[in-house]
Amino acid sequence: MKITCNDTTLIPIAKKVEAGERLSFEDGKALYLSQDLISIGNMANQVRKKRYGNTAYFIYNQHINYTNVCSNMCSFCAYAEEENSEKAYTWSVDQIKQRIMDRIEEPIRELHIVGGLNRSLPFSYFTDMLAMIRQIRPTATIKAFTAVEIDYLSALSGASLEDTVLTLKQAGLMMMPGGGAEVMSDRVHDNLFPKKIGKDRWLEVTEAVHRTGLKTNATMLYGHIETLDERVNHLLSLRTLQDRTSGFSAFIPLAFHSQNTKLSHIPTTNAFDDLKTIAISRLILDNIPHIKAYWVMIGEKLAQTALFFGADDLDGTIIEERITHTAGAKSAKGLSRKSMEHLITSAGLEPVERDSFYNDVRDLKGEA
Ligand code: V47
Ligand code: SF4
Repeated sequence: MKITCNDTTLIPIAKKVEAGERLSFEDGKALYLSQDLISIGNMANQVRKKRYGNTAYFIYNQHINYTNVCSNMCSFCAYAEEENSEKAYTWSVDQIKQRIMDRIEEPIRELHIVGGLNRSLPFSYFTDMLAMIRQIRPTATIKAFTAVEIDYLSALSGASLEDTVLTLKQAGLMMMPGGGAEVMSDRVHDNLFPKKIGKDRWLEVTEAVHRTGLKTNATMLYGHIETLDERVNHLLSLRTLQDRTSGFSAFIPLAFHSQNTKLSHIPTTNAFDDLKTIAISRLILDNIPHIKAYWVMIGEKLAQTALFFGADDLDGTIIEERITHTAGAKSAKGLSRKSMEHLITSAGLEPVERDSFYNDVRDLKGEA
């Protein structure tokens, strides 16, 4: 591939990308400081095309947010509530079952399950939930609990991280979603989410989960008070862990939504930054296979465009998203399989419906 750049400061980086060489912190910073979005996007698109050609992935999935009661109360979160709040809810295992049964006729391949840290729930609630789902949806992947929840569940059960994950795995856990790392910086942590685990613990929990053989995803919450240096360092920390474990499957940049949060003065991210962040993620994270454009946070149209800026996956149908919509997201709460396919085909790419492990399940349409 031959990449041309309008911003000549990017030429040495383009040469590295062409040669398949690893980018440095300085390269990441230079990409962020450049306004030459098209050249950055072109580099990321070349890398995506080399790996995935004309295809783009999506998954038929369902999100379950089992409780919004959370003792962490991160200041960027509109979703969390105190236990005695009028808006607080916690679904029983039976209520979760009902939500899944409501959609049981649909070929859902993945259940994405996350919630707040609710001190009134015993450890058995989590194993019972997994076992119940395993029974009623035996062919779907249960992708559940962020590293923050895993850390909390380890303390709740009194077992080591690895033993806790193994117990959850035995009950039905098959994968861990991203989330919870936010931006790995002590400064941002102390300002925005001091009660939540910090960088070192997040990496330690994730590494322990990888050691048990489970794949996980990783995210970065951007567009609040973080600096560009902090963003690049976050990506480099993920890349370093991935060199050791190969446990990350996908990376998902999460655009901050400030409505109904303590940071409501911060405007929503712009398209330029969203696309640049996706492209830079693809270029720096040379060892994480998939980059998701999460349509819930950046909208369907920009997610579609992001397929030409390094993303190879639009994530899923989702059905009922709560975390970002509580913070003012204007996107739909869910998309049909037809809409996902249309977003991809109308961009001239071939949609590949996948399972959680990126197996092509197009031949199994309808079966799940
Ligand atoms: O951990 C919280 C973030 C995350 C806000 O692994 C917010 O496949 C924006 O991790 N504005 C949960 N973001 C979502 C998540 C995720 C999403 C899609 C796919 C996958 C995957 C993982 O949402 C939280 C937090 O980082 N978040 N509040 C907000 N106001
Ligand atoms: Fe709790 Fe997660 Fe919201 Fe933080 S982001 S308050 S940990 S639900």
